[in-house]
Amino acid sequence: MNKKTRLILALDVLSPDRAVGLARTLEGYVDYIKIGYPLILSAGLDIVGTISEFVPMIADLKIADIPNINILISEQVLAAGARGLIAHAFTGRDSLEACVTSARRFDALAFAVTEMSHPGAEDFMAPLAQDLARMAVDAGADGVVAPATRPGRIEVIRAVIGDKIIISPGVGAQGGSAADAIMAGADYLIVGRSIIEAEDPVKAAEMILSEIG
Ligand code: BMP
Repeated sequence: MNKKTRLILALDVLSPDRAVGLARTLEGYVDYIKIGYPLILSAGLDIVGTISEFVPMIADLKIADIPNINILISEQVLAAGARGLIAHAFTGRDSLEACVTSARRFDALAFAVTEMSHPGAEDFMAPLAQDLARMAVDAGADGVVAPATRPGRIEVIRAVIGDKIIISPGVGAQGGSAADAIMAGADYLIVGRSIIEAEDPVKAAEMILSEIG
């Protein structure tokens, strides 16, 4: 990954025109754009290629099925132009390895979700996150998703995964601090609403960049 801004834009909008407009506007301010079910379901899979013309795209489908289905899902988005994908780790090593193998076939990145950023993740995910992170490394994942809402947990996960990549959501709208997440060991921040819903998305991105610069 090519760390220039350390920002991954979560393009959680439904309108393809708005998505393209934001991608065009924010092209120079983010290293990757992450899109997921909301935009793909509303705009169709072709939006992956369209957005990729501006910024490399990570497909956040939080893939969580048996290995065969994980491969079928992964290869659809990778063939459409995604340069990375996000899969859940909790389904186990064989399922995650299926996504990693698909990513390798397309020379793309594979990330595993270990502990999510919302409060409910403390119910079941947090107590298992270190084991999930260890398994993700063993399965060959390039990195993991860890919560900017709990920077202490980023430190814990960092200690488990060594120099693998941490991408971290939860900044701004979910209450996390950009500077704290980076200080705790995040390589990239995933930011959606704080930028895309701002009156001036460029200014909002610049503000976050100045916090971590
Ligand atoms: P926002 O900055 O608007 O809260 O958006 C966060 C983005 O990160 C969303 O796309 C969400 O799906 C994603 N995300 C998250 O918030 N927490 C996680 O644990 C994992 C995620 O992928």
